[in-house]
Amino acid sequence: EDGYRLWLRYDSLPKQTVERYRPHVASLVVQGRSPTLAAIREELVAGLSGLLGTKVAVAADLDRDGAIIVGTPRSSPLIARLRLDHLLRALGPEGYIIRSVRLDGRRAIAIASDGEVGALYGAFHLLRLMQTVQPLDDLDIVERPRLRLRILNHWDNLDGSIERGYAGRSLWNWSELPARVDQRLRDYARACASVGINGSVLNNVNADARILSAEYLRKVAAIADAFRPYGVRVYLSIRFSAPMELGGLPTADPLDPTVAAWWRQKADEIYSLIPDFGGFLVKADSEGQPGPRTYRRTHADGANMLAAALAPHGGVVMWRAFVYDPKPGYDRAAAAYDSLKPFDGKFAPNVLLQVKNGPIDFQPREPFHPLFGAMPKTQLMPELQITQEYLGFSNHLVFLAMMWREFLDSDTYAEGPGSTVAKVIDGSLYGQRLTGMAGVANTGSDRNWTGHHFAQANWYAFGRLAWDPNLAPRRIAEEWVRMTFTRDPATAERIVRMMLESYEALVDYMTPLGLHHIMWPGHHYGPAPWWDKAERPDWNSVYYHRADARGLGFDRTATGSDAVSCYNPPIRDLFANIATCPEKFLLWFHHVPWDYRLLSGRTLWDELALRYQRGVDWVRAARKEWDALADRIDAERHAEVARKLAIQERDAVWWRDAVLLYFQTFAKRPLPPGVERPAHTLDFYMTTSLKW
Ligand code: BDP
Repeated sequence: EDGYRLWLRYDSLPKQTVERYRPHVASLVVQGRSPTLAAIREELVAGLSGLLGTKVAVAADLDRDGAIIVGTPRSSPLIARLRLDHLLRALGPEGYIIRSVRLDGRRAIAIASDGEVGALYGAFHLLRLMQTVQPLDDLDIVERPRLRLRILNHWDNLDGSIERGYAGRSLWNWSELPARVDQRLRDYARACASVGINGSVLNNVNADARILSAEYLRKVAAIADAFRPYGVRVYLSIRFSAPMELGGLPTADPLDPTVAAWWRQKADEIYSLIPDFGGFLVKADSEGQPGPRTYRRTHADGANMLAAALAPHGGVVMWRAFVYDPKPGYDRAAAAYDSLKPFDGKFAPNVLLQVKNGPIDFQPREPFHPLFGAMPKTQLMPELQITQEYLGFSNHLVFLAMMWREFLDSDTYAEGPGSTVAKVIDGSLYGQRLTGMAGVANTGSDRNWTGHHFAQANWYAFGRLAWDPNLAPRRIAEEWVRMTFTRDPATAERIVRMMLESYEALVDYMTPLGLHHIMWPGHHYGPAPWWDKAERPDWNSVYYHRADARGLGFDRTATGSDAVSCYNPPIRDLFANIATCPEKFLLWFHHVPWDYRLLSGRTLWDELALRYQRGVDWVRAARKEWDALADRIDAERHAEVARKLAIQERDAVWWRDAVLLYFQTFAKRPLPPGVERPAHTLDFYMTTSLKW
């Protein structure tokens, strides 16, 4: 039980359930031959046989009651006879139907799609129904993805290290590729497909130009070959100056014809090796990365030039909006809005603007990025961070679906009330053709893929939400827990509850009430609210919390940076008014006096201290709860999670003590009753970095 199998475990179901299922699963009929059809057959044979505890019969045709028939109207004459073509076409090549049918008087379950990958998704759906012990009678399931591009972003470097990776080394073993392709790559693609992820950007956004060299492209092609049966397309992060570094050109000016020609030729070369290559992800003019600005060109100039090279092949450009150039008096929270909003409607049709969920940087909690309410003529693609850079690495148990739900449900008011982020991105508000969602992956070479067993749930949740941004976190957690840890409903419910509470608890012990970016510089593990040594002001913690004798928080209203004006009314006015600003964003938008009374009736100082304590209390309770589940979970995974929870408690205590001691030097007030006294002096925390 090392966690390698993720949520695709297929251990045999209880006898009673097997008895109920057996009449529905007497044989498997996957007609036709192709790598994807073979993958479907393989997955269903393993899954059904495992779950039922006996080998399922593979048949060439319908020869008995209780067949599972899978395919497309083209691959399977049986599926064709169901006359679902019209409906299937409407669902697209990734949509599918799972239906209880009768053919020639025989009962069967049909999994039908217009595309083979859609049929594969349907196969995984059927397995999920069984893994989570759902009935198989009278099935009539119709599914299609709400977003077209559902993509993992790997921040993997060519030397095998992973930027912000906490689960070992890169899964791509560049030195042995293309000669040897690890079985693990196939298992990665299986896992992705099982939740509908259909793209993978293989390399770090801080890109090495060499990824586009002939040598590396052959390696990339081998990975693409391994992923293809599972419908996972390969994308690459490119370095904007690659025409100079690889091509020897004197410039990378996007409007220089030789530069554009270099990219066109490079695209042709890529597609000759990888006909279904997805496209480019670009971090330009950001944190030292090269970009169009060097040549006084715009983001649109840069993105559109690359888009023109990819367009003949059907590829896309995902242009990142993570740009923030310091100017005197500027507020980082408004920087991307200021630089990109003017280009609304100026991007080519095969460009998506990839925007982080919040305006700063993957903090435990941020309000939604204002660009989501400000670019109606641009295809906006959110970028979520699955890897826990600012959320305790792979040591802390935190179920991120809660954060993502909050983000997707945020109302931008772009077209009046109800203009939620989910509707902006899925095309229902503006009808854009290209939609998508990106997640910075948390996978690595660790045997359990993600370092923490519970971090697997975040990979799972990302895929499920990219498939349907309206799914409830509870439902996602229930599925995942039943597929990974236990099918016992009472035990599952206790674990689900822990997961659902974990996000708010983490915010409590790290950055409650709208605090942000007070992590230790560089590695971002543990607290350092005192940090003020970076040369750029916005790389310092003190820039973000602005503690002084009067109070705490960043005034982003008209009396301060006025970044709040990037939001549409009435949400702008709601945030801007200290009396109506949701308390979870209070210190994000306001500089608040220490004695200001919150909804609880307590002063800011007291409430802050009690939130930190509440976070610690939760982790302690979670540890007890987990210990109490010892006899209900396999010993190996139970012990590993328990060890991580002990670290989480140590860290939560450390966060509370370090942050409160530091802010106390401004607030000059005692800790309220109920808040434990710190074990060390402030000096200790300021000179000791928390270790992971
Ligand atoms: C920051 C990370 C940095 C990334 C950057 C980005 O600290 O490693 O390169 O985001 O998203 O959060 O480009």
